[in-house]
Amino acid sequence: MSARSYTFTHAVTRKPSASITEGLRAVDIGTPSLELFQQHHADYVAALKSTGAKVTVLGALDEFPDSTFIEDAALCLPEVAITMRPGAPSRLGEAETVRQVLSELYPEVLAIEGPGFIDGGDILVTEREILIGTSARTDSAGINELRGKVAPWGYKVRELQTPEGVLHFKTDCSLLDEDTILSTMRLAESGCFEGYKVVLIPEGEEAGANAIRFNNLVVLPDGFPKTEQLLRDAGYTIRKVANTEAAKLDGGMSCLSLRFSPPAA
Ligand code: CIR
Repeated sequence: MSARSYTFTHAVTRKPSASITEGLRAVDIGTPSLELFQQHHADYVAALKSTGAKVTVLGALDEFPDSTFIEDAALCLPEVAITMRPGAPSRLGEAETVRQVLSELYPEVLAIEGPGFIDGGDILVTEREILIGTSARTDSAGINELRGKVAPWGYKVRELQTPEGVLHFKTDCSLLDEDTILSTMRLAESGCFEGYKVVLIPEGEEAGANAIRFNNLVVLPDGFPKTEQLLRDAGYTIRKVANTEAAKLDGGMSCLSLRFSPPAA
């Protein structure tokens, strides 16, 4: 196994903080319990570690209630790490909070400087290209700035549209392998995955689309039995992690980590 899009030596996570109760949410379906969130987070970290990866767990940051959703703050490619420019005003400062840990692993950490915005949750890196959805958090200016930053390494960036009312592009899809994407019908029907095999999420299990392929595992939020069966039948090794608390804040499996293989590793 050597696919750079899902083979990773490292992951970085951040513990949920007590201020998680103030986290952003599209619809209020209840306040997350910090204690339960901490348990789920520990299970998530254990799942990543079980693949042999080195997983860094950063300390909680009370001043940024959504900072446990660390994926939104940076994009980590094999050659370069780039801090993002999160589109929610309360999250803008999160980009700088990941610089230190990434600087220890990458010779250089670039930054999206603006005026555009871009969240890591809108970026799906596949084996052949980088797909980015515009959303309420990511605009074309942010995408174009990123395109310029990754061009020296030959990355192709394709701008797409996150479905209306969906927080992030990866709220609705995940990479399963070099050629295969797990996607909701509402996203796939736009035709954006032409040329890929698509595993469609069964109706009613849309929140199961926010999964991750991490080395040998597909880490899936608990509670999506039809999706789980579909993936098992297709030959994937599934690890389920409970996600009830992150889900109250529109978070899933991808949001909770930065996953990468830095050049020096
Ligand atoms: C937010 O609204 O920004 C957080 N409550 C959830 C972020 C989830 N991140 C992601 O999908 N990448």
